[in-house]
Amino acid sequence: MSEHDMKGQGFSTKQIHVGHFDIPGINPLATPIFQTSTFVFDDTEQGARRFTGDETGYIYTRLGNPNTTQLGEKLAALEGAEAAIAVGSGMGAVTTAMWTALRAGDHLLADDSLYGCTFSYFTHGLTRFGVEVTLVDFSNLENVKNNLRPNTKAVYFESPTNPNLKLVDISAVSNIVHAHNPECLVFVDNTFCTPCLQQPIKLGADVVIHSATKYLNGHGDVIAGMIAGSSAFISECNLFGLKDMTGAVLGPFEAFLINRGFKTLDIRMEKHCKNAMIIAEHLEKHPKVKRVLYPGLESHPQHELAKRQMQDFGGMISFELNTTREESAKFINSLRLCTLAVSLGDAETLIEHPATMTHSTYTAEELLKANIPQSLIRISVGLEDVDDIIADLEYGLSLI
Ligand code: LCS
Repeated sequence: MSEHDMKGQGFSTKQIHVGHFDIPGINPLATPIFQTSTFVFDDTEQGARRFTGDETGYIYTRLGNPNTTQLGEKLAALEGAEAAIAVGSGMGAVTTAMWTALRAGDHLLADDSLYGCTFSYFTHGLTRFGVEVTLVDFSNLENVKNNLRPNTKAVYFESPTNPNLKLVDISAVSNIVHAHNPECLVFVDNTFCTPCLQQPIKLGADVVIHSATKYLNGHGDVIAGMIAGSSAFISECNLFGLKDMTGAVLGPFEAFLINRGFKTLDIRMEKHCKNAMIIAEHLEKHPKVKRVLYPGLESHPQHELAKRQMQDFGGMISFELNTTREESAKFINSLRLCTLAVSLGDAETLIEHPATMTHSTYTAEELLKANIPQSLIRISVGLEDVDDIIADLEYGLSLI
């Protein structure tokens, strides 16, 4: 389908059709896997024109491949962005975007609750190369206002945050940052929501980051990342950040799998959200549960913002038990259906302990400052029958 045909069509239609790469004369329904490292030029002049950009066309898979192009077009259409690229991991997306946006002497202002490796890259990686980094709690907008500097070139946050499900007001932060400096880019990691539940660019942000390993692919069999934003920024990410700085390229086969996952994104998200709401309400009533963090609960301190900013509340829940660390571990170890593994957004329900796993890059003091309790347990609610997930959790709770 041409771009023109796609205008005005709905999310489900776009997630299935945008970016399909046809081969006239063969006309496959599914885009084939272009498993090639390089592309053949007709002659030296054509090769030269491709490198100068005077002629569009493929050169080498690190610079682009029909399978990754397809993903980029799809995500851009769903996020309401001008363009997007697919890269080799979520961390590849974070690093490619930051190496593109920042230079030595620049300042990065970020929220203090971040996926553990993003936190580590910002605080221990970028700082090695002369980038100043400040982490503050963005749920208090005064912290954003008070920490912007003349050299702040990038503002970065997740919403909801990993793992403590805090929300950041995307339009309020974008307004504050752009009033301070219209050139400063606002980056939102939209991994927990996907464009199905939240479109940060429509709310005023400049760039969206994804770990496509999670819900976008949805089947737990690929590591990938994506970046969506203006054509100018995405082109710079592609031709500099990705090509020259990170080389975090996504293979054609992985791109094919993510495109396959994309086709069912909205129906998967609907069930993740439905299951998560039932489980969050169930856990909240349980006498052995101290606190449940889920944006869909009225008890969530930012529930009103969640209703305003998100179309539904997502599949991630964190909670604390009214018990010792040993008993919490016993609870997790006793589960059978809920699988003890990091990652999220898969068909399987996954459970993990952030302080010793995904967020072990934070020191004990840093966890405390970022409001990530040692006792927090995180569940990525899967697509199983919700009664079976609850029965498994109940079994674990009955043992402690
Ligand atoms: N951004 C967020 C919000 C993430 O949760 C992750 C990975 C990344 C970026 C990095 O993506 P990756 O390179 O792994 O594709 N989060 C993980 C997690 O919570 N458990 O395992 C990985």
